[in-house]
Amino acid sequence: MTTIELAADPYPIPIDPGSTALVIIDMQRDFLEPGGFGEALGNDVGQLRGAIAPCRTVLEAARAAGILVVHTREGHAPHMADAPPAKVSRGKPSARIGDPGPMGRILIRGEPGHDIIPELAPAAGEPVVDKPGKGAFFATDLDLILRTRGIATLLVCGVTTEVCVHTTIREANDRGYRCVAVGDACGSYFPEFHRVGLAMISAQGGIFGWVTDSAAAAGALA
Ligand code: C5J
Repeated sequence: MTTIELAADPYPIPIDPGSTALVIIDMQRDFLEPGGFGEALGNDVGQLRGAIAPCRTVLEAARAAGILVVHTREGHAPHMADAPPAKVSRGKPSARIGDPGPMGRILIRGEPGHDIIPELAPAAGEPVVDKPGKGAFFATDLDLILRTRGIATLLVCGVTTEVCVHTTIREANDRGYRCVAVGDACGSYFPEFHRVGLAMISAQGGIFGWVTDSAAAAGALA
């Protein structure tokens, strides 16, 4: 076991690459490109684009280090029997989940909008976990994948910081994983939510985990 030290808030964390996975949350066209779910909710999708290059930095470092990379996608089956009406009917979006849009049906598996953006396309063999909820553990086999590989520590990045990244880190923390959010590789439609979301993870001595950045994570894995 080789242990490396990763600079992070609230204090440096020792990492064993052999039991560490990179989890990239929902870097999908539906959230990052015009005409998808994010824009239908009234958001400025351009706010998320700053996370792409840092995600790529960590992704390339993780691949070079040979650590497990897991991608997640939020979405629903075409029949939408897995889409709770409470989620579908909420708010006053310009288009609802399942409605047709320029990238196909909004947030539906198999549609172009559901794909991960080309910059971060999964490589052959990297698990892609499709999730119907905000958290990546709910109604998925993510926990099985991680435990089968002996994973204890998660580097987590993606979108959005305060919704799916946060929910996943909270779920993972309760399941006993050590979570490190890669701050600049996360993004939110709301800069204030991003800042506070990250602060909430590392506050109180790391109540949910740690926060690092892409340069530190890539440097530690090199
Ligand atoms: C949202 C997500 N924001 N991936 N999903 O609805 O954070």
